[in-house]
Order: sequence, then C-alpha cells, then structure tokens
Amino acid sequence: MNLADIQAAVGLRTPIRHQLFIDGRFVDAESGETQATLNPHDNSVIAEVAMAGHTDVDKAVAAATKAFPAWSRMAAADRGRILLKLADLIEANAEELARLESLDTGHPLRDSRNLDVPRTAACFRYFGGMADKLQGDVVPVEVGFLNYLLREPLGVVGQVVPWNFPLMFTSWKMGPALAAGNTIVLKPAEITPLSTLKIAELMSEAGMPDGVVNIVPGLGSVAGQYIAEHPGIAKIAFTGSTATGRRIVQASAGNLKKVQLELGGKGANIVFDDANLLAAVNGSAWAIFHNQGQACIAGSRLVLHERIADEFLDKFITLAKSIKLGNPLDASTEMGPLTSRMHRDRVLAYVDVAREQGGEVLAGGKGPSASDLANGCYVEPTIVKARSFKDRVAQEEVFGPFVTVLTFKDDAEAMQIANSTDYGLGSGLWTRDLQRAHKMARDMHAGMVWINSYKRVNPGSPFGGVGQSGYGREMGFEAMREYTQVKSVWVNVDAQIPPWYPRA
Ligand code: TAP
Repeated sequence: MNLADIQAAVGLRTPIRHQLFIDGRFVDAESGETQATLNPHDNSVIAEVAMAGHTDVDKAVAAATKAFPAWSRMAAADRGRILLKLADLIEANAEELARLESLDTGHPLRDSRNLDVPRTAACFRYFGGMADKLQGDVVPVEVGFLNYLLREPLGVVGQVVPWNFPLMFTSWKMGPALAAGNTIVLKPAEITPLSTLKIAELMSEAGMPDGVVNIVPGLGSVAGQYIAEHPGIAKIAFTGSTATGRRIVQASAGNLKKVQLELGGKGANIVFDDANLLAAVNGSAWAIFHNQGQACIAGSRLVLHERIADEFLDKFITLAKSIKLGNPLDASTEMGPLTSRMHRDRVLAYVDVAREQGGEVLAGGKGPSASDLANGCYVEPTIVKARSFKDRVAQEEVFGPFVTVLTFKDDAEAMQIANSTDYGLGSGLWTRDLQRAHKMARDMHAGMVWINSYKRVNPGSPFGGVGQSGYGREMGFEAMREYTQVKSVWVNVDAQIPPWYPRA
C-alpha cells in the first residue's frame, strides 16, 4: 500500500509527515537517507522517514540559534499564547493524533484517545499558562544594594525522546523548555517519529516562529549522539535507558552541557494485608499492563503480603488473562502489541531468564495464539513468581507486560525489597493504615510514591527519579527551573563603601 492508501485505511484525513522539520519547513535529509517506520500490529511499512545525519543536526542547531534571541525576548505571555493555541489545535485534531499514535506505536486507541492526546494537550496548556508565572527574586543583601535574580533561558536545548510515549513526551519535553524561552532540537525515537512530526505541523499552525522547534528523526547512535556532543547546544534532556543515559553524560562533557536524565525504573507495588483487595488488584493491573508495560514507572515488581498473596493472585491472574489483546486501531482492544519486534523478543527472553533462576510462570510468557496477531509484536500479560528479590527479573527493567511477584512477612521486609534495586523512580503501596503509608512513602528510595493508587501523573506534579533512574525533574515549576539559569544582578543604589585603597 502507498502512504495515501494507508492514511485512508486508518481513517487519517491529513498527510502523514515523514521528513525532518528544520527552520519551519519539512525537508529531506541532506544524505537522502530514510528508514521505514513499521506498524507493530503486523510489521507492515507505514512510511519511509528521513533520517538526520550530522549536517542536518548542524542545520537544526543553526536555525534554533538564529531563532533564540527573538523567542527568548518575546513577552512571556505571548510565548504562552502560542502554546495555549497549540493545546487547542491538539484537541481539534485529537482523533487524527490518536490514530497516528496507535498506528506507529501500538497503543490501543482507547489509550491514545483517552490518555495520550488529552495529556499532551493538558501539558502544553499547563506550560502555556506558566510562561509568565516564573518570576525572579530580590535578595536582601547589604544596605544600599539591590540584588535581583533573573531566570534566563539556557539557549538551544537538545531533547532525545524514546518510543514508549512519543506524543505525550513531546509536551513533557518541549512545553517547559519553550515556555521558559529556549529553542529546541528534538530527536524522536527512530521507530516512532510520526506523532512528533504532526506536532511540528500543528506548532506552525499555532504561530510558532520558524526555527524555534526543529525535529530531527534519526538513529540514536548518529543524530542522538551528535546532539549530545554538539557544542552549540546548552543542555540535553534525555528519556530512555540507563545505559544510553550514561553515554549521553560522557558525550555532553565536551562543552559541559547541562544534562537532565529520566531513565529506567523497577517500580515496587506493595500490597499490605489490610488493603482494599479489589482496588489493589485493578490498580496493580493498570500499573503493569497499561501501555503493554512499556513505562519507566510501571509497577513491575508486585510485592504481596504473604497472608493475602494467594487470594490476590487468584483475582489478579484471572483479570490478566481476561485482558483483550488486538489491533490497536480497534476501539475495544485493551492491550496492543509492543512497539517493535526487537523489543518483543527482548521481553520474551526474560521469561527464560526467570525460569533459569527458578521462577514460576503463572500466566502468559508467550505471544498470543490468535492467527490475526501472528505477525505482530504481541506478548500476553505475563506474571512470574520469582524465588528471590535478588533474581534478575526482580532487579532488571523488562519494560513489557511482565510482572515479577514477590512476597513479604512484615513491613521491614517489604521496605527491604522495595529498596533493593539500583533504580528509584516510581513506587506504590496499598494499605488502610495511615501511619504505615506515610512511613513507607518517607523511606522509599523513589522520586514518586503513590498511596492506594499507582502511576498518577499530572503536568503540575514533578516527575523524575533518584539513583540509576536519573536526575532532574519534568513537569511543574521544577521543570521550568530545569530549563533556566539564574543570573544575580547587583546594583549600587546608595551604598556607602569606604575605599579599599584609600590613597586613590
Ligand atoms: P534507548 O537506547 O535508551 O533509546 C531511547 C532514545 O535514545 C531513542 O531516541 C534512541 O535512538 C536514543 N539513543 C540511543 N543511543 C543514543 C546515543 N548514543 N546518544 C543519544 N541518543 C541515543 O532505549 P532502547 O534501546 O530503545 O530501549 C532499551 C531499554 O531502555 C528498554 O527495554 C527499557 O528498559 C529502556 N527504556 C526506558 C525508557 C524510559 S521512559 N525510561 C524509554 C525507552 C526505553 P533510536 O531511535 O536510534 O533508538
């Protein structure tokens, strides 16, 4: 099928964008290189997407550098107005964006429609509103001096985004950076560039000046690495694996870029014996199976009090087995394919890892048998009981619909398990005991803790991790601060300073 036929088949009204977006225009890569982006439902080719090389990144950085003075000096409220308009346009094009996201990533349409698109609009709107709310400060210093602090944008920022929430992450990354007055060179993941390119189109429609936002799809090892190294880029913000995060830190050393990292996780989701069991069963299924488990904050370690473990697992396994797998573009589908074949294989390989260490597969552990899903990247909801919290499947990020079950005897053991990995991103706990809940939240090694819920996000609430999960925060005022630097200005109003060298 050609691109126009694919568009029509999935109900898209507007052209699928597949070129780089530099200085306000869609252009081919200088080298002419392209790479196919695939539909993970059946691995058919959706589009050949231009792949940026070094020259293209150089052009994007030059465009962003040229656009920076005017954008950063524009009245903050006017910058905000463009982001607010963008949020409106995202809502006006909601169905288009939802279908495109489902086609390229495998997110079920009900997720794209109800979560990805509204959250993207909400995040741009939040930062649009915040553009003129970030203020400087006045510091009470010595008599006779005025000392004020300016919060200034950094300049050109590089952003490297992964494939698990490509649409939503455009807003998490670009929203605060733009509101604060920076210009951007963003690389989407090579396997999921389409919704980001659509956002570029909507940005132009919203009135974004040329060069403020540049999108350079390309290989991580080429375009991504070059962005991290680039001397014209003041900061790099990255979401992805801890291994790549480390490479980015090394690559950024050349010009001592500011670095912000949102990396992997191994979320502990602890259910105590006094929890509301039904709420915990449902919340724990959402924690791991939403987005096929491809979330850094997924509740991938299900830590159960041994008194309720059997009853909980009965209900949890029944629920997991009832989840409807299918074509993401079917509105009744509850779980789609993983986003790539390579990643599906990586997730399934962990089933063997679990078995080798004595783990017991309680559900799933394989692709579905339905013939219409045979060519896709599907994995059944998988539940594995591990022997120890030290096992690999209890320590390493699997990043799929794969949950590792562990049990505990008392609060101390629950905490030991929760804090036993090098990661520290999101964690949750289910209990009716108020004191225990707050004590656990205080002592958990994590950037976010959910009590009697899991995986809540909001544009106002700081998002990020500790330890090997990275540093820096997205969302909220914290995110705006991450995209600014403070300048301290001293004014001698009427200070009486005795001369240091009185003879002069
Ligand atoms: P990564 O390699 O971390 O990919 C994430 C992004 O970084 C992609 O855009 C990638 O480009 C880019 N990238 C790769 N190498 C780079 C480099 N040297 N310099 C700059 N950018 C680079 O993740 P992956 O291989 O796709 O997935 C592997 C594992 O990472 C997953 O199984 C999961 O555990 C974890 N992961 C975590 C997250 C979150 S939200 N924390 C997201 C995705 C993956 P390409 O487009 O070429 O890949």
